[in-house]
Amino acid sequence: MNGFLKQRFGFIWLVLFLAACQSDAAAITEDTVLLSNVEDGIIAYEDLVVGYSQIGAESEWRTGNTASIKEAAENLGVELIFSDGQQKQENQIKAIRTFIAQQVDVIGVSPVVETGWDSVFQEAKDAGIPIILVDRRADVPEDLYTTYLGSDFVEEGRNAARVMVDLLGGEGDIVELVGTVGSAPAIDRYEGFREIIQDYPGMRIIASQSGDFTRAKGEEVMGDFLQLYGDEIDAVYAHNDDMAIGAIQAIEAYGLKPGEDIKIVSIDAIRDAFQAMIDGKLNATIECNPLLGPQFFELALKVVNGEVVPKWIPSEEEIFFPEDAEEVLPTRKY
Ligand code: GYE
Repeated sequence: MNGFLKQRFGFIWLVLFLAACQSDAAAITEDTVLLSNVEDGIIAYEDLVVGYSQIGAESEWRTGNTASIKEAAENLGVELIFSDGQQKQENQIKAIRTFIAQQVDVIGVSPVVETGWDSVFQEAKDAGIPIILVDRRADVPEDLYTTYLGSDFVEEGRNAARVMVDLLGGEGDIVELVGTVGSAPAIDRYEGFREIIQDYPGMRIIASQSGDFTRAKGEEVMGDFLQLYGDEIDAVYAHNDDMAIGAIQAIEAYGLKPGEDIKIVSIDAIRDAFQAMIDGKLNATIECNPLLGPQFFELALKVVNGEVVPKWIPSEEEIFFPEDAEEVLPTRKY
C-alpha cells in the first residue's frame, strides 16, 4: 500500500474507532481488535487460539518439547488446545481436522512421519488457517505450510559422523540405531552421517535398524546386534540419546563396557546423556533443541498479524563431550 492510501485507511479506521467509542464498552473492544487486525497487526497473545498436534511421548526430548510448548502458552496467555497423537499419524490428522472445525487461529504440528499430509494441510489452507511445522518437517508443497521451526537434522548426522571419525581414528565397525521409520530426523540423520563416513573407507556401517526413538527398543535392537556381531562392534551411532541409553544397558548385560569397548555417539543432549557421559558410558551427544515453545508462539503471533516470516527457522545447537558434562549438566533444562 502506498503512503497516501495508508494514510487514508488510517483515517477511516480512526473514524470507525471513534464511532465505536460512542457506543457501549463491549463494542469498543471488539471493534478495536478488528480494526487493529487489519491495519496495525496488533493481535495480542491473549487473543490467540492455537491447536497443537504433538507426536506422543516417546523420548525425554519429546517430554521437554511438550513442557516447553505448554509452559510458553501459559506464560503468554495463549489459549492452547493440545493433542497427543500417541505416535499415530491418523490421530494427528484427526486432531488437525478437529482444530479446523474449531476454527483455531493457527495450527502447530510436529509430523510423526514426513509423508501423507497433503490433504489435511490443504483442508487447513482452504479454511484460512496457517500451519506451522514444529520440530519435524513434512514432505508437502511449500504453499501448504507457513514456516518450519526446527533443527537441521542432516547437519546433526554429519556432526555425529565427524565425532565418530575422531573417536575411531577413521577405522571401525559401526552399528546404527535409527529413529522412527519415515520421520524427518531419522531420514536426515541417516543421510548426514553417511555423507561424512563415505570419505573414510575404514569406517563401515555393519548394521542399521530402527529403535523407534525409545529406550526399550534401543536396548532390544542393540541386544540383537550384539548377538549377531559381538565384540566385532567398535561403535554405536544412535539417532537419539534414549536409544543410546537403551544400548548402554544391552552392552553392559552382554558384559562389555559402553564408552570404552564400544564407543557411543548420539543426538539430543538430554540430561541423562550428560549423566551417562559423567559415568564414562557415552562419548558425545549432539544437541537438538526441544525448547521451541516461546519461538513457536512468537511465530504464530507474527503470522496471524500478517508478518512475513522465513520458511525455515533453524535452531542453534552444540556438541557436548564427557569433559564438559559435569559442568554443563546443572544448566540443562531437559
Ligand atoms: O531427536 C527424538 C524424538 O523429532 C527431533 O524425536 C525430534 C526427535 C528427537 O523422539 O528424541
